[in-house]
Amino acid sequence: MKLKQFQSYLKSNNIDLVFLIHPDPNIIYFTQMKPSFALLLITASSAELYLSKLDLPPKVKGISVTFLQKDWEKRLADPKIKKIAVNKLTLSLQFAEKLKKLYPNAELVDVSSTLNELRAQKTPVEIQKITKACSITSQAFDALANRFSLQKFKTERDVAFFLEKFIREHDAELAFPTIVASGKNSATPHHVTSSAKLKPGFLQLDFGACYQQYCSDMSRSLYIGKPTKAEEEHYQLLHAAQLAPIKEVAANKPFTELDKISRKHLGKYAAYFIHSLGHGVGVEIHEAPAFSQEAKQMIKPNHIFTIEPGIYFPGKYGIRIEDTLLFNGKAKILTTASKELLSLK
Ligand SMILES: [Mn+2]
Repeated sequence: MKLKQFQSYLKSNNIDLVFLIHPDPNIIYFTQMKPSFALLLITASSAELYLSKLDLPPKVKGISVTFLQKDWEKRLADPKIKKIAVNKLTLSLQFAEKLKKLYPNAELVDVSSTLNELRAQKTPVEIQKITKACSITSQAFDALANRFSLQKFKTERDVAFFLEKFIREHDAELAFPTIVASGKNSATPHHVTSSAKLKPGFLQLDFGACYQQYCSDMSRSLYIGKPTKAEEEHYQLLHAAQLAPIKEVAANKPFTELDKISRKHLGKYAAYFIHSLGHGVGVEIHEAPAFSQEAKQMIKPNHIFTIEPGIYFPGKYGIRIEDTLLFNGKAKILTTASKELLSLK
């Protein structure tokens, strides 16, 4: 990935050493593997992965691999190190104390935002992998929509199992635990898929494949039975509120602008839209760019992110429509599954 670019940042900022400790998504990013345990030490001119003996060493250009020995602390200690960088988002207090002992003369700095920004703009290989993950996710949805019947699918778990089996049969893992929410359960955006019987009403899905460490994220609403006029209208309004910000995606536009456009479209229903419009996707299911006011992030080339407005009526139902998109001069929807409200029997 962008190891060289990161190393030139280290050089220009006089950082002697970056010390990344499992579990850190940046280790997955640089090594393109999920280790059982690992330390990744990066300098301006080298990168050394200290890997658990239980894992198969990855073959990555620019990274050498050493199996972790019991005396690794003694081997790595270095009083000459003056400036050491960490990821403060994942560094534990236990390891922070250890680092102080190993590098007693070093100043500790944080590189989490530099790494997040670096990772937010995807390389061609990353775009390929996420596109593939999105394609598997869309295909899983199509397969479910085509095969659905209340005889075959009795519970939320049955639906989740079908999607997950499809994903695994297509050489991928799950990006996160599949959400299947039937009826009233759909009013909880992060409903925990249960053995609840499928009931007439909205059936909310939120799931994604993870292909070679790269995630995808998609939500679709289905309907069991025939929606009422009000339900149909809510769905169409939400669909329009999902398409409107996608049309407005442009370089250097703040992500908060997209959020505002979607809420404006929802009108009085914006009060029921209780989360942010989207998030970046990569080796993590939620990563930079963030859509929050504080983050002040703008759309840049090769950003990959979701657009996912939702409205939730407590005790009744909720609906959410989510796509994963690539910005490559214009918005390209990677999760291509249909967004028409399908009525299932
Ligand atoms: Mn999402």
